[in-house]
Amino acid sequence: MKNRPWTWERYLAEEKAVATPIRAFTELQSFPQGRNGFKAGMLLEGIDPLHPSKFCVLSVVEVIGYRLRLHFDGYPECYDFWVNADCPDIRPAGWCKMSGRKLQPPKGHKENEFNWARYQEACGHPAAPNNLFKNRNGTVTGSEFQVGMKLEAVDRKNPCLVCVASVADVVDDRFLVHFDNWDDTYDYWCDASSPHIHPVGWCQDHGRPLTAPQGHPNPECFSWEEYLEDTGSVAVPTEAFCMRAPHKFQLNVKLEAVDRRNPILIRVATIVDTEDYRVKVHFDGWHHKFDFWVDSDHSDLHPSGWCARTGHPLETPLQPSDVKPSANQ
Ligand code: MLY
Repeated sequence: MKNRPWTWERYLAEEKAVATPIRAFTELQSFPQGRNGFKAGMLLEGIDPLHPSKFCVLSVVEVIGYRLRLHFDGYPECYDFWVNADCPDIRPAGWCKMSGRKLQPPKGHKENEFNWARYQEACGHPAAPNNLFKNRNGTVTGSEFQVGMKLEAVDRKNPCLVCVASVADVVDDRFLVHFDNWDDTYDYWCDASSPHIHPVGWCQDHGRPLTAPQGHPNPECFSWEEYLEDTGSVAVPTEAFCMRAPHKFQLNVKLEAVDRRNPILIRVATIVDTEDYRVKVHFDGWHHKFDFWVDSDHSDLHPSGWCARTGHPLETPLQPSDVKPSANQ
């Protein structure tokens, strides 16, 4: 038994546990259709996870299975981050220009002087070909969420706050939620089914406090009517919101999840607690202090077998015999 390779099948039988059924996962969490065609060195454009309003020049620095590590050209490696090959946050070189967006150039380049063709030639790396990016020219009809429109949104860094917010950008079926008079580090991309966004007036209807824009002269007496008039803006129409149903993850089901502390790794994990739209992930064999809450549709959660299917190593559960005196701390 000791030397046999680890398999999900045997592990589930031994643990008398069940794998999370596929229907609990979204398309971006489930087994991918295509392959990961990205190669180290390829250049592309993508959203900066720490500044979601910014599209930046990125290069692929590492490819494992269906995942890639992206690097901000000219910046330290500590900002590198991992995405799946079908991540909607990445776009081909030239996409910003084509869609009328500002592109953050590599460090040391001036914004309005940056030229993709010249840059590729100078660094000797190719742009990632268009066909590697998931085709998103599909069925997107005009979004009812339009830039400048106002809404009430949960500040996901301070989830007890519902705040005055605006639609700051729209791409395909997603839009960028920005908190009025705050910097873009609180921004996030979501779609109309997000449980974190509500129409203007929601807080009042639900007897909840609404956090006014930063610097509002009278935050205790914030009035949407006045604010919309003062800012010359309109509310997102109420019918545009279509909150999705709660997730289908059950307690104690097993799955594969990216390790947040060391995101090159994917580990065997268990759902140890649930809320309507979030799950608490535990890494099997590890101390519960590493458990974490995450949105149930986060693209770092995958069904059992995802690593094997996509060619990614899976960190199997820590065994008691693996634990050196301090290894589990
Ligand atoms: N204590 C936090 C609260 C920030 C809230 C920002 N939201 C509303 C966008 C701070 O001051 O950093």
